[in-house]
Amino acid sequence: MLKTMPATITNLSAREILDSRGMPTVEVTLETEHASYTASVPSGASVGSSEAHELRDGGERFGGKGVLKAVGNAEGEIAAALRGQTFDQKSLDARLRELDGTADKSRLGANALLGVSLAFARAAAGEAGMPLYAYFGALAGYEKFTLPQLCFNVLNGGKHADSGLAVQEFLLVPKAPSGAQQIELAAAVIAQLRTLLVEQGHSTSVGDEGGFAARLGTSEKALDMLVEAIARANAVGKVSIALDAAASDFYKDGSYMLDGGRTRTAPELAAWYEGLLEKYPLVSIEDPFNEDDWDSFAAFTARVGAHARVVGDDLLTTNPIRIEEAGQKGAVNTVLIKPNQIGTVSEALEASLLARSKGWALFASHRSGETTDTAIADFAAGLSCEYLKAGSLCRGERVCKYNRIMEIEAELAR
Ligand code: 2PG
Ligand code: MG
Repeated sequence: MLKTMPATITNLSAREILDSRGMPTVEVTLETEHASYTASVPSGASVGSSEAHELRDGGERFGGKGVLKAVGNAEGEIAAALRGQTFDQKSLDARLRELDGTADKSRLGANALLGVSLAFARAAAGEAGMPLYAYFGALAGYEKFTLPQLCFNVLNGGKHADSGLAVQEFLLVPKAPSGAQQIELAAAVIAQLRTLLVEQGHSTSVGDEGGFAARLGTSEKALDMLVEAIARANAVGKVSIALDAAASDFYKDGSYMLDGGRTRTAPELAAWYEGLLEKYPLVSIEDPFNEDDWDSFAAFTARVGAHARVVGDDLLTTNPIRIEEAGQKGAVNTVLIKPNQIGTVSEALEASLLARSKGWALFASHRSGETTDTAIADFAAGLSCEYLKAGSLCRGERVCKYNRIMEIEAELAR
């Protein structure tokens, strides 16, 4: 039997804060009679069109990106409906969805809803005297925790940098027995990569996720740089590479516009990825095709899925309905989990468990616009997600997630 882990909400307040791009986002504080608990909500740049609706104010402020309406909804209508009442996570999230009343959470805003849902998770964990990861685990019926393989986005492209690289993320996947050792290995490769960039006269400035944003010209050049940095760090065989193509962002009218001025059809793009999988120590490719191209995903997974991760992000948007469809079509073998794509903790859990029931791996993810909230690290640990990506070892909003993983790791070892 799952524990119910209830909490009584005595008060709820919200405010507009800035994310790591200096754009407004929602922070919520939820009070019980014992303590107060705060959570904040991240925001994407390469957004899947099936994601839950992030409510923005429009108008002049922050180029229309203000979130005062979402904040007002949290403090007003939502607070009025919840104050003085006792919930558990499931009943709270059901109440939030009922209050919103839309399929895409566009009336009150998925950003308002997730802020409340996450703050409640912290409160219920606190009331139960549990760390947040153990609370997420308990919601899923898990008592044992395996920490995720960490993936570090060290070269930024796509919508996350003006590096000109079509592929959005080039990630290091260092193999080591502990998260702390994975971080150490990644740090060694990142240091070599920086030296290499300097030697070749490239910029070492960074993109939205803390990875270098150098103008390397082509994705192959970026991969060559990583291979060289791995070799210089004496880490050949220990550090693999993953990509997030985020291909919807370089797809136009039936063609994919790769870097280097190259244009590809979907089958040509698939052949290009297969060539990369053969040539480089690549183990995972996220969103290799446009977000609605189920057939290309399925054909690609059939060809490479036995030895590589094919990850659905914009394709699936942490949405149980799309995960079900992907299962029927054999479109992926791994799901990216971003709670703000779906808007409540319970639905992110449901999406995770559904994907797991299909034998897929779970890949927990930050967003490109982040805050210093570290709940995603707890989620990854609590659900024993196979992977977690939280950017490079650079920028406070990225490293705080890795620091939290090391903290959980130390706690579990005690
Ligand atoms: C992604 C994410 C996170 P964004 O595409 O996987 O790395 O980017 O938050 O911009 O959608
Ligand atoms: Mg992605």
